[in-house]
Amino acid sequence: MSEEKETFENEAVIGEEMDIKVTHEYSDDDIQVLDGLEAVRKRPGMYIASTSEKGLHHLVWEIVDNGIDEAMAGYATTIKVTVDKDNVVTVEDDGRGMPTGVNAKTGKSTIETIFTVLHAGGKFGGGAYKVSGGLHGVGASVVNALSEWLEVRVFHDGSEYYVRFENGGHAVKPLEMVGSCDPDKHGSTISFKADPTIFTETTVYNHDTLRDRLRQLAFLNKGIRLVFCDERVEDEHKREYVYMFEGGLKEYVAYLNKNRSVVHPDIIYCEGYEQNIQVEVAVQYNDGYNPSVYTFCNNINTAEGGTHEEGFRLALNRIINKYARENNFLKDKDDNLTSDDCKEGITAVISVKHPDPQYEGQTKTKLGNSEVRKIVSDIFGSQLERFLMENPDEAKSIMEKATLASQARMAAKKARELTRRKSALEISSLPGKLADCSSKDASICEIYIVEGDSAGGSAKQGRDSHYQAILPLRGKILNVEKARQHRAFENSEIRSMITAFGCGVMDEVDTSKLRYHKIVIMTDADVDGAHIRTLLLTFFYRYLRPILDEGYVYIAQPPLYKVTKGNTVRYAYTDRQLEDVKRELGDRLSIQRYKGLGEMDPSQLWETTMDPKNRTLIRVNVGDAEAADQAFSMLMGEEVEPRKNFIIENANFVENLDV
Ligand code: 1YM
Repeated sequence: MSEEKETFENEAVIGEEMDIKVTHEYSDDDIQVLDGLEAVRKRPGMYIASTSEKGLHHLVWEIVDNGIDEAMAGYATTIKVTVDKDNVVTVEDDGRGMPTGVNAKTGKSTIETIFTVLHAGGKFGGGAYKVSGGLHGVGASVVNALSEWLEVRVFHDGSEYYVRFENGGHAVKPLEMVGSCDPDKHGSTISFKADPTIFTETTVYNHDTLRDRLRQLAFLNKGIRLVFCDERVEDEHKREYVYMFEGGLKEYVAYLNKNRSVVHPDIIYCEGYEQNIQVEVAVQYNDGYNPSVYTFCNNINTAEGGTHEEGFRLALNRIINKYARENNFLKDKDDNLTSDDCKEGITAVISVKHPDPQYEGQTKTKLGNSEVRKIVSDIFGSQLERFLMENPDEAKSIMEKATLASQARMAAKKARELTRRKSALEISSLPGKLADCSSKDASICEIYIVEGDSAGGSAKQGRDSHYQAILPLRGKILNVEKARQHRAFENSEIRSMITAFGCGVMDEVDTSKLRYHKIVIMTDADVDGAHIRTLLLTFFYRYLRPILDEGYVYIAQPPLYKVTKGNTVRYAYTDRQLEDVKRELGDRLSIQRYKGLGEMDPSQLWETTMDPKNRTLIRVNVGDAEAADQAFSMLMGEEVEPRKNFIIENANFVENLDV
């Protein structure tokens, strides 16, 4: 989870248009070939996700994917990514080395062709599951086009070959043999420098982004060694990471559950292969209430799920209900356990490798191939059934977990119906403490969730009641990470928020019904305030996820100091600003440190924190679901040790957090 200032990234999605653009690939006419790369440089947004930080990292993944393909084909064992002090990236593998011959169609070396003809790479290879050519697979030529320079070195049969591209992707000289090497050495090494005139926002790579994805790739491709070397890191112990997991997804699930207490010690793991489709699934329950199910196709995170996820869900339901009936965990009169019951507290990773994946959905991250549903369901179902049969103790823990979930679900349903009925019956049944705004135009309306009655009072008086609503919260809100659904729905603060927002909850969230397009968390700038903010964000994340995903949640920034000199009043929001203000106003100042929102009178609160003309709002942005999930379960969960470690490792982020 990260907090992002009000900036809006303009992301073009790789779409059909791109295919139209590249109809003249494979031309042996040099001018047309370079036309292709020029088109990429002119409109990079059509070829990579964006030219922001995200797009920058895409360059690396594009090249890494080619190395992974070579490793999955059984030729390479190691892929190493190095970032040097100038943010030059080098990716090397120990595979066969890219082909060094001449391409008949272009009359140039195969390597030059791959790097200068759009989409050439995909057409050459014959491997079964090319990760390249998937969602991100725009080809090595796009990386070349968007680099200030790019160099390729290939080693095989005792020779080293070299070519350098620059100036919009032109080869400086044709590929040449530049020397000899150890006859046992083989592989490809690609170095490039992202072009700062294209990546105008930044050409600096994010250490954590690179490391996390490389670790994930190691989990997803068992036995392949992925090395990350960040030469920008001073501390030599934190410079190089080596990831290799013989256990694949099994180790991934163990890693995801490391901060949770698990319900059964052994991870359920299965793999299978059918109709050229490879399936791997790993599952383990923890004592939490939320499911964490991550799905992948060809190493791409299919965030919107799809047929592999459906197949998994079908099998989980079918087998758990079957086992529960046959072993008397469910009586004849009992209803079947629902899919949600079976998934409570589950951590699962599903990975399929498919030779011809079809992606659907809003963000093209939903797997569409229908045959996958049955294949995953069959492979996972039969192996889950066997696991339960062979491990009666573990089976018992899982059955008890699911039946408890079912009971809690029924209780929750009652509580929820109460909340819903109320809001359906009386349109004005908005929570009593809500001071609503008069406008009904959600796009301009804002709701401030305010800690405490006194600050709530100031906010009510200070606001512009045309479009600003105030909902004061009394005391701390429930930690939903440690409570089942029905308790959450019984909690009055939580109910107030659900009714006030008006967009429904859980699977029923419909953001088109949201009554305010800015939901602003306004808490004190102290330890308690930070805690309340985290509790609120946890609640939003687990129960109202779309409002976070769609960017409706903000954090207000109250000032830390008021600086007065004569009639001049200045506010400082950080210690650094305070220093600036002090320097500007000179001596004989009176400095007041605000301990809470309650210390500000209504006009001050308006002026400093609520008036769109002066305020700073931070938009909350759930980056990577896996990282957010980890952070919440750690910050709000039961285990103390990982929380301590997290705080030590992330001292800046949590400096205000009293966990
Ligand atoms: C650091 C990135 O690109 N390695 C790499 C790429 C290729 C091969 C080996 C390779 C593939 C094949 C045959 C084949 C590529 N070759 C091509 C193409 N590492 C990296 N390692 N021989 C070598 O797929 O048949 C594209 S990628 F098109 F030339 F075959």
